[in-house]
Amino acid sequence: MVLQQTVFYLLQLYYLIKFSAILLLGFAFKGRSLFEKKHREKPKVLEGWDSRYIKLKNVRLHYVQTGSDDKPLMLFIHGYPEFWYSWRFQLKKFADEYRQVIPIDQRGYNLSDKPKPVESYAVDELIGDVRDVIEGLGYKKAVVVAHDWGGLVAWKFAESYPEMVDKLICCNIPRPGAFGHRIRKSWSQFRKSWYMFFYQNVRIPELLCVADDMKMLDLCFRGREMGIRNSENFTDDDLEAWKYSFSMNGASFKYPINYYRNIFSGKSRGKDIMLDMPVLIIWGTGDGALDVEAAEDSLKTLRNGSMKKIPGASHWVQQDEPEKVNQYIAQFLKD
Ligand SMILES: *[C@@H]1O[C@H](CO)[C@@H](O)[C@H](O)[C@H]1NC(C)=O
Ligand SMILES: *[C@@H]1O[C@H](CO)[C@@H](O)[C@H](O)[C@H]1NC(C)=O
Ligand SMILES: CC(=O)N[C@H]1CO[C@H](CO)[C@@H](O)[C@@H]1O
Repeated sequence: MVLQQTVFYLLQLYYLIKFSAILLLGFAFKGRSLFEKKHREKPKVLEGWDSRYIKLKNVRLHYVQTGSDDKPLMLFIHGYPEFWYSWRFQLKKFADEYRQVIPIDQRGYNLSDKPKPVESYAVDELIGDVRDVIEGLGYKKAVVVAHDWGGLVAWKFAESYPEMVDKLICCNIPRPGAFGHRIRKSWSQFRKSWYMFFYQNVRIPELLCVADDMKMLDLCFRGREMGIRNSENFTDDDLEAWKYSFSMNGASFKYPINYYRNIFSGKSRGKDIMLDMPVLIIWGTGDGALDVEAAEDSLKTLRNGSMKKIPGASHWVQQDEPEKVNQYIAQFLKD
C-alpha cells in the first residue's frame, strides 16, 4: 500500500514536471496567445435540439430530449471530455423507434451546474444525479446507455440501484473493479492510464487542456494515435461543438478533471458485485486507452451479460461506428 502510494506520487510528479516543461516551452514560443480564449459562435450542429433542464436536489442538469414523454426512458451518459452531443448518432434512431431518449450533460459539463468543491465530483454524487434524473422525470427505471466515464457512473449506479436499471449498455468501459485489477497486473494498461496520474495535480492539467485553442480536444477526437476509423464522423463543426461546450457558460476543464481527482478514493474502488440485469458491453477493439481484457473480466461478474466487439473501432465507438453500435443496441433491446 505504501509502495503503491509512493509510486502514484512519483508518477504524478513526473507528469507534472513533464507537462509544465511543455507548457513553458509553448509559452516561450507563443507567449500569451498560447492561452488566448477565442470568441466562439454557437456551431450549427448544436441548433435544433430540444434542450431542457432538470432541477435535482443539489444541482441543475442540462439534457436534450428526443422521443415522446409517454414512452419508456432511455438515459444516455457521456464520458470525458465530452457532453451530450457524443450521442448524436443514437438519438434519432432510438427516439423514432423506441423511447423517450435523454442524453444528460453530467455535472460540471456544458450547461449543467458546476459545483466548486472537488468532492462534489465523487462517484457517489454522480450516481445520485442519475437516480434523481430518472425519478425526477417520473420513472421508476430506465435503459441506461453509457460510455467512458459515464460508464463508470452507470456500473456503480447499477450496483447501488439495480431495481432502477432495466437494461444496461456500456460502451468501451470495463467494470471499475475489473479495471483496477487489470491496471495493477498489466503494464500495458498501466502505461495507457498515465493521464489518471497526471490529472491528480492541480491547475496544470487544466492549463494543458486549454492551451493552443484547446488543442487537446483535436488530439482526442482526431489525433492519429486515437485510431479513429471513420474520421468523417468527426467534422470540423463537431470539434467546434466540443470547444464551444468547454468555453461557454463558465465551463472549464477543471470540473470534468475533478472526476479523476476522486478516482483513487471511495466508491470508485472496490470489488465488482454480481449484477443480475441484462447487460451488453460494446467494445471497439482499437481503444488506445483501455485494454479489452478488463471488459472480458467484467463479463464474469454479470449473470446475464454479453459483449459485442467492433474490430478496429476507436475508444469513441458510438461515434466512430454508429451503425454497428445502433444495430447491437436495437437487437439487445428487442431480446
Ligand atoms: C450545450 O447544449 C445545448 C443544447 O443543445 C447547446 O445549446 C449549447 O450550445 C451546448 N453548449 C454550451 C456550452 O452551451
Ligand atoms: C437475459 O436477458 C434477456 C434480455 O436481454 C432475457 O430475454 C433473458 O431471459 C435473460 N436470461 C436470463 C438467464 O436471465
Ligand atoms: C455523418 C456520417 O458521416 N456518418 C457516418 C459515420 O460512420 C458510419 C459507419 O458506421 C457511416 O455509415 C456513416 O455514414
